[in-house]
Amino acid sequence: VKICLATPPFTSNIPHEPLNLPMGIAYLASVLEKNGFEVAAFDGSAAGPVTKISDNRFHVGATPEDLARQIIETEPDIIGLSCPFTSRYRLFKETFIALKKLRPDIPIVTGGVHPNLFPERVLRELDVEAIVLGEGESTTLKLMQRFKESGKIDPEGLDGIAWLNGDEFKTNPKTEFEFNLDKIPPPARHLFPMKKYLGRSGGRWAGPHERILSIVTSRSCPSRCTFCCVHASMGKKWRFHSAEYVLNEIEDLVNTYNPTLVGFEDDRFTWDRKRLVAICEGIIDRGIKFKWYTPNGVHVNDLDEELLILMKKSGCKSLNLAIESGDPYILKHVIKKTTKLDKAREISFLCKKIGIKNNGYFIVGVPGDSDKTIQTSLDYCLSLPFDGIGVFIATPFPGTRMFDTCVENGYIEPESYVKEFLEADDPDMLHMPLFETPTMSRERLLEWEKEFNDQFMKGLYKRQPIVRLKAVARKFLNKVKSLK
Ligand code: B12
Repeated sequence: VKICLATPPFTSNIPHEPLNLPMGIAYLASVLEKNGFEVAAFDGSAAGPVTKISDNRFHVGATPEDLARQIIETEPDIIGLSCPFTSRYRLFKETFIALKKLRPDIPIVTGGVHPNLFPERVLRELDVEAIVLGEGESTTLKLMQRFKESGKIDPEGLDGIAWLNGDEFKTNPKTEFEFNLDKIPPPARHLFPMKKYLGRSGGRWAGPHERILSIVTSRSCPSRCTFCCVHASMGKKWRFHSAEYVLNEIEDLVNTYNPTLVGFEDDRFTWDRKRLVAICEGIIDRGIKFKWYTPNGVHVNDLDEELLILMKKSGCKSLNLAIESGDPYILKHVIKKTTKLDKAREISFLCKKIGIKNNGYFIVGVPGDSDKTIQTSLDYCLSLPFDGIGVFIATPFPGTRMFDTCVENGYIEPESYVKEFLEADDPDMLHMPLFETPTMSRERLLEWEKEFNDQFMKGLYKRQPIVRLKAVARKFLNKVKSLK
């Protein structure tokens, strides 16, 4: 049986948007290959060029039609199409439709963060055979083994799957997560165009010269922040690869592809101090030479001086500190994050002292935010020695407690909201206030997003004039690149 796995392309407001290995299908491919299946895989965003759609809009990767053609050319018996982000749903749908137009006879199953949040909607909208809910390795393997034996998609009785039986929506919720993550082999990187990832990395937190690859060493997070929807797909319990497994994967990654920078993309990389120490010491002992960073943000509560020194010694170049809000009330009672602002301050200054670049992540526009709370958050941000910041407009993803709060308070009318939400491509979703409250209008929030960034950059340019020079040079180079 031949299986073809794929992710759709995406849109961006910049022509040089970095590309990332789609971890979800890379893990699935690895497990399926290990169990004797023939697997082909496509990352839609790496399967074609970047094309300009309008002034500020670029299509990254193959068109849905071209991607569908590439998938069909591998002559699969079954297709697994992933939708890893809600903001990719439109292109996911178009790819799906293009596939069905070419070969209506080939069954398509799906999975990923988005279908997991909206299984019934996706099933009723598209002719999907089944949706694998949440962590997908074991269910997908069983589904494919059944398909191999019977030639049919037979979801009955499997854990974590949804399908339509005639017109009836059937779902078996996800209950069995893999607690021994070491049983899952590392992602099948060999099936993907790794050179493209190395050549198209850089991005917000790293220079354009960096050759970046990513790795995920654990799943889920013990915190319960109200904006996060990771528990819906990865369960509530933090699960991890052993330090030994992680070190072997890093060694292999570095020896095979020679990246200049490795990104740990875990939900909570630093949760287990003992494991983290073992990973850092292992990197040093084995003499693995590479730099690393944490694009996804780390929880400051997990860090201390001794650990930071060890992390630096093992190659840590920068840390993104996920602070979320500098207003203590919002942080504790709205976002419900246990971060102590004094601790975050201490960690930021320690990073500075030790020589680890540190960036701050902030969210603006959560329910309850007002001019006053966002100003408090900004003042806090400006008082820390950050090298960069990421300011995100609050996006209540369905499946989160923040979404429920917005519905309960009448800030969101679920039907129309979800409709607007499903139409939004990546660039819109990232800079689009999706609701307003009595204390914060959509217009004011956009002003705050700008103000937050402007004020920070003003301070940074004063503290680090070289950053200004680099920014001007980068802007110029990007302009030249986009003219080519
Ligand atoms: C790494 C990561 C990123 C990376 C992306 C790397 C990449 N490869 O594309 C970066 C840093 C770029 C990123 C950016 C963003 N991210 Co992000 N990211 C993650 C993170 C932490 C891990 C994803 C991952 O690799 N997981 C590991 C793999 C193994 O899991 P998986 O992808 O879910 O795949 C499994 C299953 O879903 C299933 N499956 C998946 N596909 C398929 C297909 C088939 C056929 C089947 C059967 C099964 C199946 O099986 C897989 C194996 O178990 C997740 C959180 C999470 N844990 O999901 C957030 C997450 C996906 N991101 C999220 C968000 C919101 C964003 C941003 C919008 C944040 C922002 N405001 O900037 C941006 C937007 C990105 C964009 N424009 O597309 C949300 C998505 C919510 C949503 N409904 O869309 C998540 C869930 C985090 C959250 N806290 O809520 N992100």
